Amino acid sequence: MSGELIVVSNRMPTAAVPSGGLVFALHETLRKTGGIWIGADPEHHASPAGQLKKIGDQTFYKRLAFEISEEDHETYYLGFANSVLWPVCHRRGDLVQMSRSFEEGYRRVNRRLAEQIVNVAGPNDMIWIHDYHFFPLASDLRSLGFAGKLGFFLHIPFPALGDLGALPSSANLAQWLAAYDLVGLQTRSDVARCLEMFRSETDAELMPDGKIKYGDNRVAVRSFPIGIAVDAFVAAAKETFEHAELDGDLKDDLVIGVDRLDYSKGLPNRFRAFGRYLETRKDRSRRPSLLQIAPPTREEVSAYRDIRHELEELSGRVNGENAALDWTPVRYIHRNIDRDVLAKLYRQARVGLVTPFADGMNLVAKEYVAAQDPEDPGVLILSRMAGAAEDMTQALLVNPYDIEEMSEALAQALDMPLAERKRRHAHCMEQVKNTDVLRWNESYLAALKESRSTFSWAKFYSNGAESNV
Ligand code: ADQ
Repeated sequence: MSGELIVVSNRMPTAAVPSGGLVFALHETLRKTGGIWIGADPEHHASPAGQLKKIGDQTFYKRLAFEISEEDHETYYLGFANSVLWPVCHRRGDLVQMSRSFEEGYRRVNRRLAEQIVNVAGPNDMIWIHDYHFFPLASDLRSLGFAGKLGFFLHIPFPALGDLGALPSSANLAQWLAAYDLVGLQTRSDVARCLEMFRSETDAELMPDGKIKYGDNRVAVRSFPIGIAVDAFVAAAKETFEHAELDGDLKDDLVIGVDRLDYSKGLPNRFRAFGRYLETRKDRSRRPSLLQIAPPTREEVSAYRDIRHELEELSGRVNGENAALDWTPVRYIHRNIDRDVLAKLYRQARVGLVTPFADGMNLVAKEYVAAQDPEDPGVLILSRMAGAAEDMTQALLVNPYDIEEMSEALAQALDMPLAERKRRHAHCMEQVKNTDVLRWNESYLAALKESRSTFSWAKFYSNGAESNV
């Protein structure tokens, strides 16, 4: 008998119909299949309850929240997840902050969540766990006797073997991942790095069916490049633009950047490259504007505060050196923008500037391409370090550390003839359609359904455990 789908992610939308690429896609899936979405309660509690509680809209599927305390938030979320795992996965070992309390908080929250999940999950349910907040969750669920299928999807880059050395020794990524039946990663390069990690483990063995055998577990590792809800985005971009904010110089050569304010997104170098382009441009009558939309995130972590100050200073400098009475070269907006407005801004922009130092995929690159008018498209400048660059090879690919190269790419993009723009856009759009997020959902879940649960009841009982499912 087949069971329910249970999705677990740190953030869970509480509105009836959530906006935003990934949450929208997961919502669409659960709306069709029914099931349960489990996420962290945004409120922090003095003593978190030992069971999941209903939260938000419950029309199509159940939304259940696990409670966390202020201390959990500091150690599990801000600490281990975002001051250890996030920088390690984004090649910023220099920003890692070590603390035993972070490791303990991370393990505590994962174990407590596993205990709460086994109280609501049936033996045939299939659990799909999302992202770096929950690497050990499958291992904890298995040790509590959960025997159903367990899938994992990592949204951020899989770290290189050398970078894994920056993790504390208690974090055994190979052992944690081996407890899943299917590990989904964004790109083929991520899969290669993950396999390299397993190859370096004496306990791991590559099986003829392509799975990894690790102790008693067998796990499949495959890439499932994520995308956007293409049709919805194209439709939003096509609507007539009547937004009051878009006037004057923004109508001309608009260059757009849209990112969470994160050090992995390469924003200071982007501003420097734009400044360099302005200094070196041959045609001085050309007055492009960079519109950078960057809402703050994780401001309790010091590295995120630092980047905010750096960007404010840089945008002030580029404007100070280049602005005219009727022209502001850099417009820097520090808040969220409605998705429909965002879609229209992308369409208006001659250039989409996406230059992260490291990025699992980068949905902004796909949104920018989807929003273009195919008869007069803008040009995507894309960092080679973004997962999206693996397939979007007809974007102007750049090295985000190379200011000169990015400034030259800006010149090339702004001067690009229509025929070349159309050719490059058509190729990128094909990749965007191939990875539509609804298809991504379906293909991941089909693969998870086909996978065999690796749970061994015999081993569970031989370890002296008692059944609690
Ligand atoms: P993010 O790091 O958040 O996601 P990204 O993939 O670009 O990065 O997704 C950001 C989303 O937020 C986009 O849909 C974008 O439109 C939206 N957004 C950003 N700024 C906004 C603003 N000011 N107003 C409104 N919306 C805004 C993580 C990984 C990525 C991976 C995704 C999905 O870091 O590499 O692509 O998950 O797996």
